[in-house]
Amino acid sequence: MKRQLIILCLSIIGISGCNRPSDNSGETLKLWYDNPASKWEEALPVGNGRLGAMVFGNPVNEKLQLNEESIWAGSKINNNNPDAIKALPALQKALFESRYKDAFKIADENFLGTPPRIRSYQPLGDLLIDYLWSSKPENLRRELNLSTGIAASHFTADGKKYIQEVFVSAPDNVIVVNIKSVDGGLINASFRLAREKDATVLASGNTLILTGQIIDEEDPRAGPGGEHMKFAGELRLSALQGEIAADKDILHVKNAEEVTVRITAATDYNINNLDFDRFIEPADVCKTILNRSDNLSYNELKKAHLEEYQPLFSRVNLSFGKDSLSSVPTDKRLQAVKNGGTDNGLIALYFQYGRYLLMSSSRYPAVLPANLQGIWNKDLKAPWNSDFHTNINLQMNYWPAEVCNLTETTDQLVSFMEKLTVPGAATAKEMYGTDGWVFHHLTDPFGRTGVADGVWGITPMNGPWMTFPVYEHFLFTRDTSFLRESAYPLMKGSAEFVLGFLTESPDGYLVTNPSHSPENTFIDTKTKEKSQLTYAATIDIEIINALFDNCIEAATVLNTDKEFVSKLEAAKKRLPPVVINSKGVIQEWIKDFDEPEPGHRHMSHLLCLYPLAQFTPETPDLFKAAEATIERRLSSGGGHTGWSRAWIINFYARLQNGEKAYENIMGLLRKSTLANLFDTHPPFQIDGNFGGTSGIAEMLLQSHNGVIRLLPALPKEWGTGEVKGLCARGGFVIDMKWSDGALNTAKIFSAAGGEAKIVCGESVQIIKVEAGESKIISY
Ligand code: FUC
Repeated sequence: MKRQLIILCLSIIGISGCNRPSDNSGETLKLWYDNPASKWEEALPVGNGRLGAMVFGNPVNEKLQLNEESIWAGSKINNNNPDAIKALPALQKALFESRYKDAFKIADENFLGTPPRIRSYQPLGDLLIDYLWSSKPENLRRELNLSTGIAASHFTADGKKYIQEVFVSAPDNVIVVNIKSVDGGLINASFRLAREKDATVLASGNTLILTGQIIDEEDPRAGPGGEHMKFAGELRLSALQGEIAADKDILHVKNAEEVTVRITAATDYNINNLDFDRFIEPADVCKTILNRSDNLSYNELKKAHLEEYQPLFSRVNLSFGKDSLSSVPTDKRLQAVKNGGTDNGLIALYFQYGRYLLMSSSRYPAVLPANLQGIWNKDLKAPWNSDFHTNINLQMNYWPAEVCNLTETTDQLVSFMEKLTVPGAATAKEMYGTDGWVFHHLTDPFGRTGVADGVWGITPMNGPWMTFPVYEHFLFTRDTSFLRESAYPLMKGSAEFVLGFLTESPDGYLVTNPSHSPENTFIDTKTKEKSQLTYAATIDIEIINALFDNCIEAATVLNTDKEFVSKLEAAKKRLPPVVINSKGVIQEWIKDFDEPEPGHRHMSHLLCLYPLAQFTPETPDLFKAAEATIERRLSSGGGHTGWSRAWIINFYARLQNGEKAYENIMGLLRKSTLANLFDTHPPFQIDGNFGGTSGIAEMLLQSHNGVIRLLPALPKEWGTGEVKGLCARGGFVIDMKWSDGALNTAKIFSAAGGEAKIVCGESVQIIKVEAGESKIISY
């Protein structure tokens, strides 16, 4: 690094927190297409966290596939297997004695959830708009503008120019559709709400009301069928001039100059007791919501939406020089990349899209976190039920939340976790006889915390793992009241569970037993058979070390619980070490087993590389072995699911290997990205979008272990660029400009005031920034 100069920036920035706004306008923030979506995977998502829509942009038969976050089949069930606690000693003994077949049998017969399966997140239905034109519309451009959160279709019909705009307003809690002509054309169209099953629709006046109740079939593996959740959706239509006529379940509009539709939806789901108590009348909730915006014009609705949306979205800017391809339709850009091309502008767009998707699937007024598909799902039985998977997926959803300056999106996650501690405490007591709370590898909005799916679902360390995003929220914001009231109680409850669950192994360590390295299998050395359960899988040890460290650090900040801290410190000393095995890679299990699938998609034993930060250049052997572990996985066909590829980007960023990180971004775009830039597992699963976004951020900025690293993994393909508004732990916000692969300037803003150690290449400097001020470092 050349000359360094620190300039104190005297201007006090009058905006608090991690949130300085920046300029984000322009074509570079648009996904756009010159055809209507021919399938769901080409439609464009909009959402306010609670309500979502996939907009097809068809100027003749328009379709918006609609979602409301809480429409789920199923009901509240305590699925803790009562036999587990009795069978636990026998299971532990079998695993300590390497009798894996016996262990499987005991686990299978006694530990699986009662019932083991959950039911699916479901769509609300579709809004179908049939436009009547006398000739086929032309010149379609449909787009999603990330800087406004508006999906628009521009087209010409019968010689006039039309614009259809769709957005989901958080302040007014409605999906809004507006159609108008810019040069005097009229609108003739019919509007319908439809759902595949379990609902009826009635048109009256200017409204469509959809009411229903999920009737699911009996399935002993998933609990009782029958009448499940009630739901409702209401659409209110207003037209400028022209006529509106209701006919059974259709609204007809004739010769209108402009049409605005507002839709909302609700269920009888009650987050406050995670119960199925049916005290809420969904149709009444819809009415109350819609009444509030009845007198607002389209422009007023749009203004309120933009005032809420834009300050959040525009906090971060990213560019890698001029985006010369923004005039090319997004699907064609993606195809060119799939054909071997490069496109830094598309990478910047993908990054911002990840931020957009997180805001749109996890923000107030939502009460639930982003699920496997965020909030967008068309199926009554979605892939993996579109559930909350907690053995990598839900965690990954929130990886970009803090670094990408969307800290508020974690509210839904934290409050859901707080709710889960109640059934989770019953699971800890009933299954394992411990204090604290626990859940396993998936859950639903009714808070199932017993074991799901099969023996591989016996993963009690998934609860502790889920405390990490909660603690990260504190690390980034330094909000001590959040730490005191939310994060620490959650973490402490989790640590109490772990302390109670740990047991002594034959070689004198404190270990988890049973234990499982998520979804992977090993080969039993003696019998050569495949096995899933063991004791003390490496991921468990990594999770426990991190959880205990976090609790100790938090208790110190809060000046509390000295005795508890001593217990954690004592237990930590007795955990087995994380070791490098005979192949020179991080050992995944307590023993050096062979793997039937060396390219397995999960890389759980590398948690200490990312998102944790215990394998670092300061631990060179483990750091090198971590790299070898990834290489082994990749050379055996790994990284084949979207989220798995996305995780690898984050790993290489932490390994400070920009070229490899970039190579895997290209892999993500080439192999795991759909035309609408949704990640595909396959099929669509949103975690890869979020992991890809956090990976790009991690290449530009890292802030773990007390050091802020600028451009730690910049690939040569990103020689010139600029980023504004990324957040670093400690309450810092960072802007950077670089050219010819070298940093020119970095502006470091501090919300709360504090000292930071800033590292860029060989340059190390300690700076002090007053609260609300910035410092500029020139390189
Ligand atoms: C985990 C992964 C699968 C899938 C599922 C939803 O179990 O192993 O690949 O992503 O979650």
